[in-house]
Amino acid sequence: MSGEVRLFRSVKEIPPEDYYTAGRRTCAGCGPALAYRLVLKAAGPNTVVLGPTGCMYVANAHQFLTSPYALPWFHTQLGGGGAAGIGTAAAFRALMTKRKRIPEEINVVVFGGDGGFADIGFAGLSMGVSYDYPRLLYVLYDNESYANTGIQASSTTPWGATTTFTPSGKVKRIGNERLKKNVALIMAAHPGVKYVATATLWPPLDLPNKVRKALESGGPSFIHVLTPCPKGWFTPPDLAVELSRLAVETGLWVLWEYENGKFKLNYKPSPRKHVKQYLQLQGRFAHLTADDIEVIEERTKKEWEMWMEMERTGRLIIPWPSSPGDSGDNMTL
Ligand SMILES: Cc1ncc(C[n+]2csc(CCOP(=O)(O)OP(=O)(O)O)c2C)c(N)n1
Ligand code: SF4
Ligand SMILES: [Mg+2]
Repeated sequence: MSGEVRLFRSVKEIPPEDYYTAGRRTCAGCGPALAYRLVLKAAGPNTVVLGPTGCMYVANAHQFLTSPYALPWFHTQLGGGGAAGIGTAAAFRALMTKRKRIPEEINVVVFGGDGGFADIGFAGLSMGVSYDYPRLLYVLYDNESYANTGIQASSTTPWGATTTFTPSGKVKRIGNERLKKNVALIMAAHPGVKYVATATLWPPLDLPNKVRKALESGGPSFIHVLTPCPKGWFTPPDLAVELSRLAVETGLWVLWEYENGKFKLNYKPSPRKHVKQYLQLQGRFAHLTADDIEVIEERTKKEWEMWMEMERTGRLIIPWPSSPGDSGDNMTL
């Protein structure tokens, strides 16, 4: 750790100042927008924010010469988030080393989508956590599609979701037939990374505290945040937090941290709710039959055997041993 980690003990301690302010043009109830707001509240004013193109840049800027960012920020090419983070951190280090800038602690937060980080910019993200820059945090806001260009499937789109590239229909009834890529597990396997975690918009203090821990970890860090997207998930605009809660309580989204080589689960749903409670609220899964939903439930149960084993041993289990469409019977520890 490079300094003392000031964690929030109650929501009342979250600063009232917003660095991602009102007036943005994202859809009503946009999960990534709420995550952005929370991440920047936790990071505070000594932060530069940047990210690869996607809803959080296109819907937030470049129109009428306004933007909601009350911090220095910039918009990178879709594959360039990783490299731009390294370059920004390197520039600050060089300026301070050469005494062209007064030494101070500056956070570089790269906030990128699943298209930008899990797919197109994955190589740069992987490189980004291999450097030794402290306070360099990569946050993947996962709305499970290329939302800005019309909800195309990405490698983090879950099995069964209908998207414009994987429409449910006569040819492919299921919609997306690939399993969701577990980006955070892959990032945790990088030797240089100091802190890796998953989060969503619930519980309320989980994401801000993980941002604080990541920035104080002494090296590059990564947080994968599940962020409901009303447009792409076909959900009402007031459900982003509720969907986040149900994702965790059904065990479909697992909250964990990896620090100093040790894996830790942050929340064990007990009893775990049936996955249908989460899936049935979303129009993108409306075509799934009761049997399809049982396939997801069974796979989730099997995956939890893996998560519990990781919790017991404190070690990562990689790769994720399952194949699309099966119920997880092939998974072995
Ligand atoms: C190299 C490249 N390919 C495609 C595009 C078009 N494009 C702009 S935003 C975007 C979607 C990015 O998806 P994601 O990173 O998941 O962010 P989201 O839109 O979901 O917020 C795409 C495909 C682009 N700008 N650059
Ligand atoms: S499409 Fe989804 S991620 Fe994009 S602005 Fe709308 S709700 Fe937010
Ligand atoms: Mg996306």
